[in-house]
Amino acid sequence: MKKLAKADHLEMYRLLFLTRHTEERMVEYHHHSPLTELPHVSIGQEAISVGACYNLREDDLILPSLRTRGAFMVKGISSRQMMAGAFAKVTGSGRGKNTSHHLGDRKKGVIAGSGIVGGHIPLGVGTALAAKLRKKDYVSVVFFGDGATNRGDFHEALNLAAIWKLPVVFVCENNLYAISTPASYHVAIKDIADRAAAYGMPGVVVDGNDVLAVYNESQKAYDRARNGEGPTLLECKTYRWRGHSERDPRDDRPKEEIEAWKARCPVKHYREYLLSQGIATEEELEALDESVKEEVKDAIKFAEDSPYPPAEEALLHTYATEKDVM
Ligand SMILES: Cc1ncc(C[n+]2csc(CCOP(=O)(O)OP(=O)(O)O)c2C)c(N)n1
Ligand SMILES: [Mg+2]
Repeated sequence: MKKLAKADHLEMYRLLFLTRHTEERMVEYHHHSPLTELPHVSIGQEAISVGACYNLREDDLILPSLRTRGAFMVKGISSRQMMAGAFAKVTGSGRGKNTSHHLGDRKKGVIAGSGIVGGHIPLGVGTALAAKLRKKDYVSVVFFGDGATNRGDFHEALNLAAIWKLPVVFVCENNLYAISTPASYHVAIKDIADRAAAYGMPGVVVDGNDVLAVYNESQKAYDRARNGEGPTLLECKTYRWRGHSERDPRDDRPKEEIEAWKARCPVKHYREYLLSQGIATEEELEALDESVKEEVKDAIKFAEDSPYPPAEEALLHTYATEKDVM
């Protein structure tokens, strides 16, 4: 496992704060002038995307969930592209046709998401099978929520991945709710990671609010995958601070529960770690904060100023052409 240098720590912190600030600004913007994208933000869960994607190679593939904003950023989707996508402008990665829920970029190793909860989990098994058949050592990383683990897709996917020993890592973002249904109601076991045993793969519980814990466990899982030892299920325990989406009509979660998780903020936690360990100074982190704020401000301006796609592009990317096929 690569040892993290100071520059890595600073970059991980920057990515955490970039994810946080991007989504805070999107929420703010959305409530005074609705975006085309209905934000389903990952505020409170950022350490999972950043920890699991940091140090992934360009050819490693990610299959995002509906709440994996940071993963796009770590994989190299720019703030401008991301924001323009949310505004449905032609400069977004899908040329105005998709928001982050369906954002894909094959060159950066991002496979477009699906509106069907959990529907992409078997696709990650397919991309991992492709790696094995082609004798390539890239890994596929699939992100999904706790609710998705009750779909048949999840179970079929894990079984196939395990029997074929495929290079895929399943990352469950267990934020304790599927819209308004508590995980304690929809799963009869405490740890979703326990389900891995039924398929014959390691299941690991990780503190999903600790970016270094997520990084360390995911690196072990990627090493296993690249060495031909097969898949791993990582269950990252976390919590979303906001409602399911920015149009959540009611959020009945207990106020004390929300406050208790806010006290375990992944961004603040990592910031304090870097300061207490003498890895970074207050001034260095403040400079990063300022650069992120500028970057997001620029991205919003870019998105506002960009045009919508022209009508002639309505059918572009609707059907695959020969050159689109891998
Ligand atoms: C097959 C399917 N059923 C229901 C929905 C509606 N839906 C969208 S998100 C969601 C909850 C997903 O919960 P979870 O997997 O825990 O992810 P989280 O939103 O908590 O990140 C549901 C039920 C859907 N999109 N697809
Ligand atoms: Mg959930």
